[in-house]
Amino acid sequence: MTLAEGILAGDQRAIARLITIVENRPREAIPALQALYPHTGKALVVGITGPPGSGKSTLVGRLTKRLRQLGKTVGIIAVDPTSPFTGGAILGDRIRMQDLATDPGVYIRSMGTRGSLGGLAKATHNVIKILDAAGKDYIFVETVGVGQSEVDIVKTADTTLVVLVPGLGDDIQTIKAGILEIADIFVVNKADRQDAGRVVAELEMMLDLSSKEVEWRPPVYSTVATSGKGIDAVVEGIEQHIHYLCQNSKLEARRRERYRAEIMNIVKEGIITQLLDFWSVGGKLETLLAEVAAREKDPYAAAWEIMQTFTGNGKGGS
Ligand SMILES: Nc1nc2c(ncn2[C@@H]2O[C@H](COP(=O)(O)OP(=O)(O)OP(=O)(O)O)[C@@H](O)[C@H]2O)c(=O)[nH]1
Ligand SMILES: [Mg+2]
Repeated sequence: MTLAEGILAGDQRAIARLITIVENRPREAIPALQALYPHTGKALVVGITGPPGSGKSTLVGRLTKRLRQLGKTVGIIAVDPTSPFTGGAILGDRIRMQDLATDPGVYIRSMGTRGSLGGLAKATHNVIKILDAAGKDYIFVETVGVGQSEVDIVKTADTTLVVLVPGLGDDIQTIKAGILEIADIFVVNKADRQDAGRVVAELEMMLDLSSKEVEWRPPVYSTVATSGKGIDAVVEGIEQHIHYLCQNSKLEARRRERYRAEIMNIVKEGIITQLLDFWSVGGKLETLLAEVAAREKDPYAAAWEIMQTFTGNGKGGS
């Protein structure tokens, strides 16, 4: 059985092996990813983001348990861009999700940075495809924080949950506009704490004031992830959002944007690799760098010279 066949059969070890290849030697993973591609597109991808410690992992654990009760299979990807190794925080997640880890209907994987954040985003997209091909109905992608890299990862989700908690030390207003823009659903977790109601009210007010014409107004749920309070409603909210997307052929449109970004990234990477491979031969690149260092050429002229190798028109690029 090939690796791809193992994954299609849902074999956990085959899944783990290909993910490891995706993370460490991405080029080697391409044939298997190509073989899997026709079998993808069925999973619903749910991104979960929010401040550190807001209860995202606990929430994902609860949502997963609920979905398992409903007979759904689940993949979980915990992305930790700050952690170069599979370190403490992720271990914590693992322990918290322990009872899920023994469920054959659930696959959990943590991913840390091995190189650039862009690389992490790409690896995450490929892991989503692997779990999708393996037949998972829902795939949760947990990312920490509100930075651009998290947004990039979460942007590829069908539905995005933004988790907030009371007592962040600042008002909701100070939360980056970007995160409000990407939220399909808000979850105010730790509703057992003081001021949770105020966070919900502030969010609702912000959504009311939002001048944006919206067909989908993000619902705001409050939860206590540790006890499971409010979880069923969030699962229903996710289903409603997916239903909304399907009704308006928005799911297809969102995914199309994902394909566009993915193809463009592959093209960019391929072009750069090929150009640099070509220019590295015989020290051509070093010579060019020396000319730039000596102020005989400027960086633009040097870059155009490199680009001319392929296009014959160095100034065509952006
Ligand atoms: N009081 C209370 N504590 C909670 C709740 N949900 C989670 N916690 C606790 O908050 C802490 C952080 O929970 P996690 O699920 O690890 O949070 P996270 O957002 O995944 O954390 P990072 O991945 O490290 O950013 C843990 O000690 C949880 O037990 C809640 O609803 N109420
Ligand atoms: Mg977590």
